[in-house]
Amino acid sequence: MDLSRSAAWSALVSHKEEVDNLQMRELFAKESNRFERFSIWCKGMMLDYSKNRITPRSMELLLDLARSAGVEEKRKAMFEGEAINVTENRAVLHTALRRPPGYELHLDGVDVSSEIADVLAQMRECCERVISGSWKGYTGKRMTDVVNIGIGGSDLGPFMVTEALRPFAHGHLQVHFVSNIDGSHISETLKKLNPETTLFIIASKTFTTIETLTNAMSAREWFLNHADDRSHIAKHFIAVSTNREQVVAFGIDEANMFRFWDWVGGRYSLWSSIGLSIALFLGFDRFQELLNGAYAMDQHFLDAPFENNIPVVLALLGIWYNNFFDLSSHAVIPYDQYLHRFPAYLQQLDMESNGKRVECQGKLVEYATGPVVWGEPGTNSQHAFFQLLHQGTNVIPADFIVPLKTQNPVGEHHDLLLANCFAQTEALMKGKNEQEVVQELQAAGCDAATVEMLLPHKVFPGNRPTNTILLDELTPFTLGSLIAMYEHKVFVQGVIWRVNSFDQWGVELGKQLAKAIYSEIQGSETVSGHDSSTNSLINVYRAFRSKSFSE
Ligand code: G6Q
Repeated sequence: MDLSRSAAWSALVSHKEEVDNLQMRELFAKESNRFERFSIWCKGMMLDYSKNRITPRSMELLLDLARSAGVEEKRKAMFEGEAINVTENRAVLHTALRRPPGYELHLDGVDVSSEIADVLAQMRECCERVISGSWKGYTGKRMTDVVNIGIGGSDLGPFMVTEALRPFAHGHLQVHFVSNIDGSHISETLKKLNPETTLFIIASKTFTTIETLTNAMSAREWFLNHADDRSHIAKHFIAVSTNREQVVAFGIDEANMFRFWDWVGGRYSLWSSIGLSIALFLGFDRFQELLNGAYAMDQHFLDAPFENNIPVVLALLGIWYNNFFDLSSHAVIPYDQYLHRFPAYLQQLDMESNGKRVECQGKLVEYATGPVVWGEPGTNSQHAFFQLLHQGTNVIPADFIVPLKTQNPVGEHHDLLLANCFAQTEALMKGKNEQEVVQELQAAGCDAATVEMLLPHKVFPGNRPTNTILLDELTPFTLGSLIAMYEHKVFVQGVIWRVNSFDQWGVELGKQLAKAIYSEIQGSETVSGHDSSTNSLINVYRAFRSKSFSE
């Protein structure tokens, strides 16, 4: 039966009518225990979801939806390695990467736990050699810089984590990330580097991704222009991949290859050897703490009853707004400058996983799936797009993420940061009604005409939902938990929407067309096989290109 015709769904449609006129500020005034009722504590973090348009009945009905959608069964299937990625016939086992070793899990004859332990040991050894300086470059110098060349899942996670955990870095190595095929990215990065002391990690699950291979070839050329001997590549290039053949063909020593497995999806791969740049930057023990934090969240997700299960509750609230209030955008606002790449990371995790329009079985869905996810750190974003959050015609539910303890206790900064974070969620919830605005303007001495003129501009509708996620402190452990929390939120939503959250066919068409257009750009014929817009764009560029070549 179609999801939107199920009993659990219909009950929520009717219930939405009942809560439609409820104002959160009134609910808070009536319910002295609203925060206690709608908050969940978990190791190192707390979710306050009391500023949502919900009553206890809303949560009951949403939890019914999760139960009837088979979330428990699918969760079990994922953790046990069933091929739940049906379109690629693959297991989804990123959770195995952070599980303490020694468990029983065999997949296609492979002992998953011991394979993971072997790769982690290889990563640890590499980190120790590079960080201690016993890994030497071609002129005998220690490495000072690591460049991770990868894109999408092979870039966003490691880049976000290294930025987030900068205070925990040991300081002997700098890391750089090159992802864009725009030559400016690699050029600007290499300008700062010395080939004698630079270690490149070519991070690509498939080792066929055009951006990564093009950047890797430019890096190799830059390196060989200085080192002048291909045998030196072994001291300066590492590969992280599942594709041994291509790694070797590129010229990377097999001993410098770190493997992972097809059951680790790109956007879920920072826990695997794709996290090598993280481990090098922080030291392996810190990387292990990141894994431990994720494991703690996995345990919470597995063990906590649904009503106290942070990923489940977040997933249901997302569905509540997306499907029953038609709010198709979701903002994520970290109040921590170190988390400045977190929204970009989350965008991929959420939108690539649940931006789907067909169910696992191929039927078109009859309801909205993944929302648009976006954000920027607070307080900067307050001075940018918060106007729309407060008074725009689009209502945008938002997650506010904030650590209690700062890594940089300077002056009053942290108190001010937290005051702003809390004030924003209060303002979004309470708003400011006409009566309050009139009183305020009159108190400021405005005459009646000014009050009348300004009144509509100064009213805040309020009743705008937010979640606040408090971290004790942003550490490798709590960051691991935070990331895993969102992974499981996205998983639960995907199960309820019946989509395959683990494939990404939607990125293929553009790649195919780019390949064809690339040949046309380089060919000698005027291009005429596309629509008139695409033909003209290609031909304008071809004309510019041949003119600049002949100059
Ligand atoms: C993520 C996607 C995608 C992938 C990149 C890079 O889930 O699969 O973002 O990570 O396209 O792919 P490679 O690691 O194979 O180069």
